[in-house]
This record gives sequence, C-alpha cells and structure tokens, in this order.
Amino acid sequence: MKSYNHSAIEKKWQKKWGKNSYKTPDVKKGAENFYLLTEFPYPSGNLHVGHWYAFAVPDILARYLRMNGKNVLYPIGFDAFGLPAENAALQRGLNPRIWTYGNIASMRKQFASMGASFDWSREVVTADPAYYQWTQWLFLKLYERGLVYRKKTNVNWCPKDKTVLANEQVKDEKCERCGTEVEQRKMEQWNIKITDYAERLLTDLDALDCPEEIKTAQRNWIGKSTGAEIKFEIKGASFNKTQGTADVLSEIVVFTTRPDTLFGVSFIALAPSHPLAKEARNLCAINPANNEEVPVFVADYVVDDYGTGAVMGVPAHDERDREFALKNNIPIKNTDFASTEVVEKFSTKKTQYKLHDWVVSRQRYWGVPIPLIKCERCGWNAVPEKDLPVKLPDIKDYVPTGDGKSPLAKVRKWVEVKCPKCGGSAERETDTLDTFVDSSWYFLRYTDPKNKKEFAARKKMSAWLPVDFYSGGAEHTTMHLLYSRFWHKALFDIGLVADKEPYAHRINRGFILGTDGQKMSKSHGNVIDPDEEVKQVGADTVRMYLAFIGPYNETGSYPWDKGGIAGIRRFLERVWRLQEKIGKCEAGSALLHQTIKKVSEDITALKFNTAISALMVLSKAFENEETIAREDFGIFLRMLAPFAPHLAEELWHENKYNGSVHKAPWPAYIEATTQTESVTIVVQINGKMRGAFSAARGVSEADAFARAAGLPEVARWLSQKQIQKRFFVKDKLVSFVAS
Ligand code: ANZ
Ligand code: ZN
Repeated sequence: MKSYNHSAIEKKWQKKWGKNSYKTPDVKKGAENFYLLTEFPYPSGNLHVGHWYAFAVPDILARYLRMNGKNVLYPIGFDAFGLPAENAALQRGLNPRIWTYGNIASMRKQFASMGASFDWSREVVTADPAYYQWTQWLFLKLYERGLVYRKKTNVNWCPKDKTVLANEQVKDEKCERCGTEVEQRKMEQWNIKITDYAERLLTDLDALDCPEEIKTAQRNWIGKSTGAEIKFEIKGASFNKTQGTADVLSEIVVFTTRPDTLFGVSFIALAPSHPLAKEARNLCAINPANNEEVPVFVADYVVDDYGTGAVMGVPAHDERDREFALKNNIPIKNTDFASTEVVEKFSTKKTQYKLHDWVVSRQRYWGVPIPLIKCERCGWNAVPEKDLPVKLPDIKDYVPTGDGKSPLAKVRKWVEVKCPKCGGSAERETDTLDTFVDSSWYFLRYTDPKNKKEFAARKKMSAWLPVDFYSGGAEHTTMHLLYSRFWHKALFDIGLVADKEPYAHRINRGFILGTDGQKMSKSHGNVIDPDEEVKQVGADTVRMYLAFIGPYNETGSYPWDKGGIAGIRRFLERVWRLQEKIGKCEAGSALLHQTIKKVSEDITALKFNTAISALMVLSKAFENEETIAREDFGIFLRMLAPFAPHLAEELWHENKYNGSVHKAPWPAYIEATTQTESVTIVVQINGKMRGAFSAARGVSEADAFARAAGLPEVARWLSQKQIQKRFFVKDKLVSFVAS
C-alpha cells in the first residue's frame, strides 16, 4: 500500500476543487440557505495559527451543513483599511496600498492551503473603491438622517499613531492598536450618534442568541443608570435670578442614583472642567430639601462627561465621597433617608448611559475619505451621490503629521473643490473614517458583492440575512459587534435593511496560545507557523488538531501542543491504512450508528473535539476487525470529510465510491440501532457449551474471543488442549475446536 502522502493529496485536491467549487447561488432548489460568517481578517501579511482557528474550524460546520442539504454561504474578504495595515507599511517604509494588496495576494494563497470551502466569487476588500463607494454612501445616509455631527469635545489622542481614537479603542487608558498611553485633547471631530440607540441596543440584547458574556459586556459598556437630577442653587445667585439675568451658572445640577440620600449631602463636587470649577472655592450651594448650605469643591473623581459633571457628596453612604470628606475635613452626616414624597418634590427622573457617541474621524491616510465638503458660505455639504466614490488619492507623503490633520490635507489639488451647493471654492474633509465603519456592513456586501447600483439588492439581502451563525473574537464584543448592531439598526430605521439585528446567532471563539501557554508572539519566541506545520503534517492534520483542541463555542485559551498534533497525524495515518480492510461483512453495527448520532450532534453543538473522539473510537473498532464493510467505511469517510476534506476525498476516490465525498449526503443513523443492547454469547468447546457471557450487541470478534478465553471454565479446558480452529457467530456464539 502507498503511504499517506499528505502533500501530494492536498495539492491534488486543491487543484481539482479549484477556486470556483463553492460558488454559492442565492437560491438552490430544495435547499435552505444558511449564512455562515467569520470575521474577515486584516491583511497583516501572513496567516498565523489564529487565522487557521478562525477560518478552518468553522469550515467544518460549513461542510457538514452542505452535506445536510443546506445551501451554505461561507464568504471571505479583507478588512483592508486602517491603522494595523498602515502602521506595518510605515514601519517598512512601504506605501500602504502596495503593502496591503501584496499581503492580500499572499493570504489568498495561504487560505487555499487550508482546504476551506470559501465562496471566493464574493470576496470583498474594503479598500477597493467599488466597496468604499458604498461605505461613503451609507455614511451619507446616516448624515442625512442627522446621525452624524461635528463637535469639539475631549477626545482620546494616541501620540504614537497620531490620531484620535474612539472610546472603544482605548483599553486601560492605552491605544488598542499600539499600546501607547492616550492623551486627552480638545478637538473638533466627526461623531456618530450611537447614543441615540443606547436603549434599543440594550433591550434588543435580551432576545439575541449569543453567550451571556457578550450580553453582559455590552450591557456594562452601554452602562444604563436610572436616577435623578437635583438642582442646588448657588447662594447669592438668587438675586440675579429675580433681576432676570439668571444663567445656568446660578445653580448646580447633580446626577444621582440615590436621591433618597439627599439629607446626607455635606458637599458638592465638580469635575475639573465644569464651568463653575474655577470659582468653586468661593461658592456655597443650597440643599433644596432643607435649605442647608454646603461647600463646593472640585474633585478628580468626578468625570466631566458623565451625568452633569457634578456630584452631591454623601459621605455616609458613598465610598468615594467618604474618602474625599475625610481628606478635606468635611462633616459626615448620618441622617434618615428622604421619603419618596421628598424625593419626587426635589428631583427630576433621569436615565444616564455610559456609552459615548462614536468618534469616527481619523487623522490618517489609509482609510475611506469622509465624503463631506466645507464651503465658507454654505457650511458642510455632502458630496453628491453622482460624485461617489471620493477616491483616496495616491500620494507619496502619507506619514501621519501629528498636527491634528491627515496627510491628505497637504494634497491641495485633491482638497480644493467646488461647493456642491453654490459652486464657490470649498474644501474636502481630509480625515478618513475609522476602520470600524468599513466593517459595520461588510456582511451585507457579501450578499451582493458586484452590485454597481446599490450597496446590496434587497432581494439578495433577504435571501441571506440575518446571518445564521457568526463567529469572531472576544476582543470585538464592545467594538465591531456593538458598532455593527448600531449600524444595522440605523439602516433599518432609514428603510435600507429588513431586520433590526444583523446576526441571529453569535459566538466568541477562544485563543490559541504558544506551546509555553503564553500568547503567541515573536518576542516570546513561541510562534507556530502554520505553513511550516502544513508542510510537515498536512492541512488536514492542522485543521483537525485545531478542532480537537477544545469546544469551539467557549472562549477558552488553548496552548499549542506538539504531542497533540502528532496524535492527530497518527490517527489520520491509521485511517489511511483502514482502506486495506474493506471487504464483505455485516454492516451497520450499534457503534457505527452511535457514532453517526454523536458526531452529528456534536458538530451542531460546535463540540468538534468530542466529535473527533467519537471518530477515533470507531476507527479503533474498525482496526480490531478483520474486515470493514464497504458501506461502513463509506459512512466513516463521509463523517471524516468536514474535518479532513483532502484525505477523505482521496480515500473516497481511491476506493471507488461515487462522485465526491463532499457532495455525498451526511449519513443517517437509526435510533433503535444506537441503543446498545446486551446479548448473551454462548461459548462452545468441541460442540459442547462450556460457558456464556453477556456483551454489547455488535461486539467484535477479537473482543469476543478474548472475553471467552477469560472465562475460568473455558480457560481450564483450553489449558489442557491445543486450539485447532475458532468460529464466531456475531452476537451469538464463540466456538473452539481443540484437541
Ligand atoms: C449621591 C450618592 C449617594 C450616589 C450614594 C451614590 C451612592 P452610576 O451607577 O455610575 O450611574 N456620580 C454622578 N455623576 C458622576 C460623575 N460625573 N463622575 C463620578 N461620579 C458621578 O453612579 C451614579 C452615582 O455616581 C451618582 O449617585 C453620583 O453619586 C455619582 F450613597 O449621588 B450618587
Ligand atoms: Zn457653498
């Protein structure tokens, strides 16, 4: 027998399948559509093990569902704009476009080595004008709807990346992209009003089919608080009020979640940027409930962009207030709680969210140009639809400047345009859009990627949406996942999509760590290069190993284990040798039916690891048999096909089964046969019954002989004689001829 030559087999089948074998029609007769989505990658250059985990493992589900008669869309594309690609290009002194598209070309090749069943005909690259034309168009729809506004606010500035970041892109006060500590700057930026959707983003979470950890993280990020606003007048300001010159500075409004502690207030604390902060020391506020005068302070713990930026200090009930009071010699008042009646008299109910609007302008080159034009006379105008896309010009000097403007600002020929309204001289916006805008709708484009007239035709979208299954990284829970839910809701309100939520079911997959249990990184020297592994053990082994590493629907982290991968490789070699045993014998054992049942259920539950274990158990049982029924081996290959698509196809073809294993239907099991009944097996020596034992129905010949020989009575007989012949009648009889 030839030995298992993975590289020849994998090359051969990848060539045969070609790029177009998984072209997915929008309608397939008799087949239900299933949209299987995995977050598209950044074109960082090389596929790492994380990419394999993200794309090769869901491919198991894609193939399984197809064999179960579903019309499965499993698309792929590239999230090509943005900081990571641009930074990597800058580090190498390369043009971001050349770098990015070069990476895409090599990643396409690497993806092919995975044997993943992507529909390449639907590929989407966000940096292509044919794609970002529609990013701009959709952005302008939100603009028309009043969901985009320009405002000077405190923003997060990354001094290394020289750009503004959204709150979601700041983790522990550091830039999510480069790890540099962010600074607060007051800058005018384009914002998207995601806060208008805070309540709906929150309430619609309840009905979503996704892990509780995602819901909790989004709930916390949105951070709803119900409380009240209470006005404290400033002593002496009442005079101005009666004179009719009252302004906002005659009172301090606080936001509190505990209006019932009003009698315990012993000070007011203002955020450092509160309009009254400078005069705070000289102010005295009046508690509206008892007319007591309380001092006003400025305190760092009061956040300026939450609530009203002012807090009523209740040291008896609030930890931070107590700390502040003790430090500043402020009395602590232990008083009764205010009655509901008092609370209602002096406060106005108020709901507050931690969520901020989404700052979407970036002072960087490599992104979608914001399609707006500023005219001195008419103000901001949208670029007319007929002039879209506003193409990103090819320029030489794309290094971020750090002066608060994108490098595009220097391209005067591009910047200077005619005002679309009055025809006078005007200027383009030179900032580009946050990458998370690009990725907020890419899954819509997959449904109709070549459309030149619309971002996607309604009919095409309704064939596929909402996404049936979406897998991605936990790091996107409060970024991409929240943004795209918002984006979809906004499009729904504008009437551009039919569903309120984009994804019917979402999971966060886990992480693959280095062999040392640490995050894989060059600095730890623990990076596994998938190309190298594929060369050595084959794509089928790598795929199957990653599927075997743990359940896919839990966000665990799994260290790469050399022993584990060797074990999978040995398993596939044993499978290879099983073909020798194909022959004529009884088919359809209880174990076979149990395995079909288990593998089907486990794949559906994303427990690929235990599905593989079940296949291993079945293959062991095959090894113990003299022959494997042809039909049984065919069933085994069909179950193997989603996991090890190349090997399964080769064995299927070499042993003359019909067509392609990937076009064969998923095997069915008979429930009754899965029930392991026990049978009594009689043991005869020279035609006389000498014992019996009970065993599971379908027990193998080898096991049965071993069991029989172990019976004390039989052992005694056999020790005195030489065995001449043995017979086995399945589930009934073990017989020895001895003399
Ligand atoms: C009096 C009080 C008494 C409060 C008490 C709490 C407990 P969450 O749940 O986060 O909404 N607060 C209000 N605005 C603030 C700001 N800009 N920066 C820092 N703290 C602020 O918490 C709301 C509570 O946090 C408010 O209720 C206020 O303190 C404080 F026993 O008012 B409380
Ligand atoms: Zn104008």
